[in-house]
Formats: sequence, C-alpha cells, structure tokens
Amino acid sequence: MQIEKYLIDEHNHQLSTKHQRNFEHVAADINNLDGVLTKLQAFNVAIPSWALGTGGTRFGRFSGGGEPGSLEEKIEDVGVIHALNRSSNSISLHIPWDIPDNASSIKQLATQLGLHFDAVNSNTFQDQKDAEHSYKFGSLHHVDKVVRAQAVEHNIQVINYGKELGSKALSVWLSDGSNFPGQLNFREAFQRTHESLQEIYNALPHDWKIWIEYKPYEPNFYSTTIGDWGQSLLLANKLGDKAATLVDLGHHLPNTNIEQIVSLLLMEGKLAGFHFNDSKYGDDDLTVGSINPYQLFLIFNELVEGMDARGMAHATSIGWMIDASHNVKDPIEDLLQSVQAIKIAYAQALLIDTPALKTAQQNNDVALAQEILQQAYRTDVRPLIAEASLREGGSLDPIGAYRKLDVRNNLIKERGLKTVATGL
Ligand code: AOS
Ligand code: ZN
Ligand code: ZN
Repeated sequence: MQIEKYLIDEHNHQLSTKHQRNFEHVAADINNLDGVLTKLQAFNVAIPSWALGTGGTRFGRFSGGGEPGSLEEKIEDVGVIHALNRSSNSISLHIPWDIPDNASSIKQLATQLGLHFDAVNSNTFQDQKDAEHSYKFGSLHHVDKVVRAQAVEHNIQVINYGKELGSKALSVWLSDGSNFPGQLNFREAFQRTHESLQEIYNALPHDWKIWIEYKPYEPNFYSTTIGDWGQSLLLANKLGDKAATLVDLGHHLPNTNIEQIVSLLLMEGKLAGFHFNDSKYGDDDLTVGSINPYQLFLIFNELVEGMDARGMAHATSIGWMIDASHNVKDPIEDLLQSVQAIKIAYAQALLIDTPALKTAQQNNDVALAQEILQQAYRTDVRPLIAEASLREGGSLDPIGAYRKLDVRNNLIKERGLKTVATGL
C-alpha cells in the first residue's frame, strides 16, 4: 500500500482556496514567517512500530482490520503516515516484537518510502519463548548474575540489529522494581542496574547514544528501580556522555511539572528525547494533546527557549518520538493526530515573543509574562502546519485525505479484516 502523490495533490487542490485565506490571515502577524515555516518543514516525529496495531488493556483487546502483520507492513504504514504529513520520516523498532533479520531488504523498503530507523528498543520486561532465565523479578537489576547477563546480552543484540539498520540510539525501559516493601534492597538494585547498563554502554558504537527511560510505577506497584528523572539522570551521569534521560510524558505522578524537568535536563545536556503521549490518570498512552495541550505547549516553550540558548538544532538534536497505544481508534488516524498536536505545540512555541518575555521576567511583570505565553498559545497555527506540509509535498489535511482516499479499507482488502499486529 502506497499513496500516490497526485491523489494528495488533487485533495489539496480542493482545499486550496480556504487554506490560502486562513494562511494569509495568520501569516500577516508573524515577523519571521519564513524562519517558522522552515523549522516546521524540518521537524519530524518518529513512529513506534508497536503503535501501528490496535492496542489493548489487561481487560482485552479489540483488533481493527488491515493491521500490519509483519515488519514490512509496519514500515508501509509509516510510509502512509509520512506521505500524508511529511513529518514522520522514521520508525522505532522494538526487539523482539520486530525481528529485522533481513536488514538490507528492510532498509531498502524504508528508503524507498523516505524513512530511516530511529532508536531501537530492547525488551526485558517479558519472557521470550525459549529464554533460559525469567524476568519475573527483574532484568538488569536482578539479584542473580546469570539473569542480568542474559538481559545485557539481549541489549547488545538489539544494538547489533540497530547497527545494520542505521539506528543511532538504544532506548532502554526497564520494568524492574518491587511490589512489596522489603522485597528489594534499593541501593543494591540500583548499583546492579548501573553495573549492567555500564556493560551495555561499553558495547555502544562511538556515534551511538543510550536513552534511559524512567517510570514511577507499573507493572510494579511499590518501587521502580529507575523511577524518576533523578534516578535516570544519576545513571546517565555515571555512565558518561553517550547516556541521557528519556522523558515519556505519561511517566509522572499527577500534576508533576514536566516542563521544569525538561528545562533542567536540557540545561545539563542530558535530555535524550521524548516519548510523547497524553494522560489523565497515569501512563494512559492517549493521543498527544488530547487531554492537556497547554502542558504540551509549555514543554515546547522550554524546548525552544533552551535549545536556542544552547545553539541546538531543534529538529535533530534530540529524539522526538510518540509512545501511545490505541484501543478504539484507527491507529494511523491516531498517529496522524498525535504528530499534528506536537507540531501545533511546536509552532505555538516558535511564536512566543522571547525578548518581550525576558523583559517581563526581568521586571517581575507576572501578568505580562502570562499574556505573552498565552498570546502564542491561543494563536490558531493550523494553517502554518498545513502550509509547511504542502511545501514538503504533503497534505493540507492528512486525516481528511486518509479518509477520502479510503486507505483503511484498502488495507483491509490487502491484509484482511482479522489481523493482529505484533506488539502490545
Ligand atoms: C513503558 O511504559 C514505556 O513507555 C516504554 O517506552 C515501552 O517500551 C513501550 O511503551 C513499549 O512497551
Ligand atoms: Zn515510553
Ligand atoms: Zn509508558
């Protein structure tokens, strides 16, 4: 399944008068319009391979039709997303849910679709069939050296897969933790985790990074061994320059000031990147921007300000990725919505009058500082996103085009109605 460019152009044509009117309206008030558009055009968000099938909960799973049954089909789905929004030019694999044994043909397919491979993810939170040792009581922190060795070995294997595909980072999320007080010696568990990560770190190619994700709870409900950004940063600092902290928006206790965490990690050169999603209660993995778009905007405010202060290229200095899972939506539509929400927050942050904000802060003019932020946040930047997409050869309205072109039904015809994607 591939979307022909002329079909996108035809759909754009039907929308063009309205788009032009909206675009001119918002563009009139923007000083550095070309700068903003160039940044939006360069911006891409990686798609996780596990989000392309319908997700489930522990209570069940309701599969949709036409889901990708192989890595090739997952790559094709990302190709569809990228053809529509021109902002999803990479895929992040999860081993062994994906097994890229035929690296050169996989790579060739991706290249044809204008895609490359983002961070590779290891998986030591499930027992794989034929595994000698169980991760029931953890992996890199396990009390038994042979279990730790198996988990280290798996991570090195993931690096090797990634090398063949041209990935440049290993993303590690551990479910290691404890369910009851007394189960674990915190200090020793942390030290063992550090030791195991050091072995993995030593196996990284010179131009690779290791991204360390944290999470406060789930699947363990008393302690998680890498439970917050402090613990992740501590490990990243001990490991060295190639290690940094990955922020998954859903991995915070309610009401945590995530933007402040982001600001300080960036200041320390230790922000690896993001797993974007949204949540109301916990690690809900909901569509980005569906619950709290203002928080997302405030995060992007810190990102733009902090990256500019450090002279970092927005699009390429850190990892931009979605980590979501969808029970009731078409996964492709949901991912299109998530990327769109991220670009909206980014565009709004680009519109903030930074010098004016600095002056207001200097003068302790609290009301004005808030006005400046909200002026940007309340701007309807959607015509800017549409224009950036158009200039890159994408759609003015990705979801509209996806529906108009009846992509899902074509996928169902091609793959069948009863499909189950590998992964979550
Ligand atoms: C788990 O909660 C984390 O968000 C990880 O990033 C995980 O690897 C991913 O969700 C796939 O399970
Ligand atoms: Zn995550
Ligand atoms: Zn998560």
